[in-house]
Amino acid sequence: MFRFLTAGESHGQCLTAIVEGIPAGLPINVESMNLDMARRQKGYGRGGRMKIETDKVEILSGVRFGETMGDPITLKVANKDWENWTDRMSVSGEPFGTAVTAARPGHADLIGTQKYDRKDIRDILERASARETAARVAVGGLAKQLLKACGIEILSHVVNIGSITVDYKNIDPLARLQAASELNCADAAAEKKMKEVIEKAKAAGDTLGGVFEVIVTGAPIGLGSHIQWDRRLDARLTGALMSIQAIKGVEIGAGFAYADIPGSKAHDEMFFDEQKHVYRKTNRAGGIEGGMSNGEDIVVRAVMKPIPTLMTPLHSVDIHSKDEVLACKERSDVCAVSAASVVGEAMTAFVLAEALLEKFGGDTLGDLKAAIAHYEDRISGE
Ligand code: EPS
Repeated sequence: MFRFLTAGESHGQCLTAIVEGIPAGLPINVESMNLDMARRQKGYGRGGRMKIETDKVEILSGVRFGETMGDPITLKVANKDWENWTDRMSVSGEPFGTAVTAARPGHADLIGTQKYDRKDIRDILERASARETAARVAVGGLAKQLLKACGIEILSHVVNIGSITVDYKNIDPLARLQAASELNCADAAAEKKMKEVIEKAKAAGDTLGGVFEVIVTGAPIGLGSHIQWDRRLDARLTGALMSIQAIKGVEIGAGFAYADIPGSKAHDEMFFDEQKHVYRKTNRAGGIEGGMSNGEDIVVRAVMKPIPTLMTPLHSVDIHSKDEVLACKERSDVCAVSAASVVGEAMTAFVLAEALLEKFGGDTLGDLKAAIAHYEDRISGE
């Protein structure tokens, strides 16, 4: 019902996405999509590539006079760096340039060349690169506009980089929506220390990972379903976040902390009030019970491993000679957790929009909003 595909290599001409299933009649604001594109490029610890690119979304189909028509929407993000790679990334002609043969541990390099029978690691690394996430953020920009029209908003913030963790007691990520931060972090004191550890890692030729949190507000009760494994909203959200390059773990609400608390302290007790109806005073479930949204904020956290391209490379093997060598050094980022947090918003937006359309249908935005209003009337009348 709602789906997308991306195409494009990191140093090819452009990234493209085709998005199908956005209802007709949704006004599209390209500027707000481009704000997210710029947010994804920011972040202390990004490498030289981000100085070359100024990512902008171009809409090639599916939108007319600023409004969707129900057609597939084609999005394009140009790679400015392409002009430096026309020979090495040419669509036709003879192979040009030196092949990359020293596989990076932790990257798709080795397995990709084995699986696809390629002799140059570049044939793999170009598509495995997190550059692809620029296309996902463009898609997320469309999903966010659909969600916003239905009262649902999504934000993210970085909660850990290289063992520096925010003090949850001192932050209000919702208020942070307005505050600009280079690392998309709601705790200014922690952010200062995060920058210091990024500097240290850079000086040592090393890289750092971390954790970001995505929060969804305004999601109606009952997105997803308990009735089948692949309809559970938590399974779909965690899968979508896990699909982001370098993500190695995802948790919802209290997540792994549940291991340390008894049932009496684990669950969110229910209360009733004429205005709020059934409500909870805590949100350890992270807004999802039984695979369905429960009306509270949806809270998902993901951990990104340190980027595998190191300026002090790790021990590895040449894919042809099998000689023990040092891994190849591609220009790269020292830390990209804040960029990943913006990608996390995009993937969350996609899953929420998909679940919303699945529950409420609608070929037009008007039909969709009417179906939501009808359902909410029923729920609040109970
Ligand atoms: C990446 C390597 C770097 C990153 C890139 C992801 O690119 P380059 O090899 O051109 O220096 O900057 O990320 C992006 C280009 C981006 O837009 O996020 C990698 O190997 O995954």
